[in-house]
Amino acid sequence: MPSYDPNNIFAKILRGELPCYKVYEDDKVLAFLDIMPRSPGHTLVLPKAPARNILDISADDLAHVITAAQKVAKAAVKAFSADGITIQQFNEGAGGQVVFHLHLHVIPRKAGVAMKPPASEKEKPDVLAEHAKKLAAAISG
Ligand code: DGP
Repeated sequence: MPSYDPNNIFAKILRGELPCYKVYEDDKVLAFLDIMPRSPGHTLVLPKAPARNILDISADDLAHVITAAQKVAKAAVKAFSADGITIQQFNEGAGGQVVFHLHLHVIPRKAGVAMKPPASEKEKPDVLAEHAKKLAAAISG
């Protein structure tokens, strides 16, 4: 497998070199909105550790990521009145991965509403800012 590239776009977000719509952060994990959401509130949950995907992350860091994803999922049910949550995670190009820093997609779902295709449309900044605020408030409250 290829090794971790510290210049991937999510590594730059983690270092604060690029902005994001932050939803949650602790010492091990950062969660922010996908800028091309498949549904309102679509969030990406990342380890701060430099892992390419599930094939090279430590079990401990992976446990922190899934625990944070659960926090985001529960907050999405509250903040977006979601009827369900889809979790996705891709590994290597052949597995559908595009950005090579491990991330879980937490996608709030409404009954009977299909997800948009992956990375199909950039959401407006004011909408993303409002959704991040709602999710962050649901996590801390
Ligand atoms: P994948 O590696 O297949 O899980 O897809 C990467 C996802 O990351 C895709 O849903 C679009 C999203 N994305 C790509 N570039 C950016 C970015 O600069 N910021 C954010 N927040 N999301 C991004």
